[in-house]
Amino acid sequence: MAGGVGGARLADGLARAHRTTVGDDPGVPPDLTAVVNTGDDAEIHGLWISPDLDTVMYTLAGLENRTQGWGLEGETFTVHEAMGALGVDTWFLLGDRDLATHVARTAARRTGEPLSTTTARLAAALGVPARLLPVTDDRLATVVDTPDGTLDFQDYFVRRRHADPVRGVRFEGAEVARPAPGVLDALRDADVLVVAPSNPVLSIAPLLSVPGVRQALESRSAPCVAVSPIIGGRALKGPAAEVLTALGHEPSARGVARMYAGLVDVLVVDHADAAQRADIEDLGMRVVVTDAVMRDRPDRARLAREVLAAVQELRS
Ligand code: FO1
Repeated sequence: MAGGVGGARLADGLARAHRTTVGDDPGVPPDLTAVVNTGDDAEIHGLWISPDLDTVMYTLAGLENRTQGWGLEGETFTVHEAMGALGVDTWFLLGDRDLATHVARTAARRTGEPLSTTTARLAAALGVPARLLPVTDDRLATVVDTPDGTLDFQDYFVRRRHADPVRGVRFEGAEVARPAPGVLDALRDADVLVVAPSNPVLSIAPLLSVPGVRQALESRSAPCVAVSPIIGGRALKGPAAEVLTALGHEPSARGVARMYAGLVDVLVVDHADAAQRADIEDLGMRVVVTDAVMRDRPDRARLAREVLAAVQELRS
């Protein structure tokens, strides 16, 4: 279960960990399904953008911009610059090759194709060695309540640089959204469930808000391991710590554990948070203390192997 950058990196680590086990034979793809947040989706310049799906897709395809995490490595911005010259408000940075994804997705949507079908097609075309599932094909829109009013997610996050105080976060459409085909089966049939180090409020909560998803986790038969996105009281990326605090959660690994109580069997935390082990264990979870930062590609596979080792330990 994944949001954007953290989810993409751990998913890639799981695919890489599998590759080092079975070898690089493309005939043996990892049996990996990423269920991805779509609450961040936005319509920009008339195009349907699915930032988290694209971040996971590009990362699993080995194409991601490694510095910023989203977008493509070696991207050019000719269209973006030309639109700026036309006086278009270009607050959302769209690269030339990235635009191809958005044009293709938008065109498919116009024909009535569900997002899950389009995603499978695009991911296959890019050689993604995993199944990518949007959590829902229906509308799911994360909105942020601020003193200046309710903001669409990308407006809050990118245009206003997540600087507004957050009073609430809501997932519009969630009550009537249906899980995309395959999502509940994937959660039910998995050998291991992994909650990626994504923002618990902005990335994982929208997944859980889709009817049936939280229940599938609560009634899981497979072990579920989550990786804390909060390290030493801070998020590696984005406003997770600030948003947790604003919504009354503790911005710590322990705070994340409280949010995941009942859903998760093991929480992987960083060495910086080792002192919280006993508190987290009191919530009914095992704790694995490790280096939870994914700095480069080998690091992703290392963390993924530790996640899988935690499951082995739980089983034995
Ligand atoms: N994030 C930014 O901070 N600034 C951008 O201009 C931006 C453009 C963008 C374009 C395509 C895409 O797939 C993602 C993009 N992101 C950008 C990331 C996006 O806002 C993500 O939703 C957040 O990083 C949260 O996961």
